Amino acid sequence: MNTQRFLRMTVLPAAVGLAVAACGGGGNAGTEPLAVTIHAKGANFDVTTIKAKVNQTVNVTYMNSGTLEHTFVIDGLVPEQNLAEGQTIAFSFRPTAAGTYEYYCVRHKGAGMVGTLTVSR
Ligand SMILES: [Cu+2]
Repeated sequence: MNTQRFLRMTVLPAAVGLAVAACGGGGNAGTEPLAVTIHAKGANFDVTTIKAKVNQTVNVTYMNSGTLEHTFVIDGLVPEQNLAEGQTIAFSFRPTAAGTYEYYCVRHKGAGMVGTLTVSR
């Protein structure tokens, strides 16, 4: 038997076992929720990069200290959240697939009010 093949056969079941253990109880027991605070400033987010894990709960606090109304959307993941001027809202989401997602403000996307959520395993 060639060594490389032998290694692959022995390592893979261990990795699968870990993944199953991590998913026990319906959540990802090994992953703490991620807290993110985003300020809407002018027509921009002050946070334009969020990194999360698959099945990690992301708790977002979204603050608007400016004079414009804003929204927050991630297509297929977060329905439109509306944020009036001076308001702070909180919402949560939990990505179930790895990948790169765009988050944006519907009103100011064209002005560059866009960020990137990267979800990894
Ligand atoms: Cu906006």
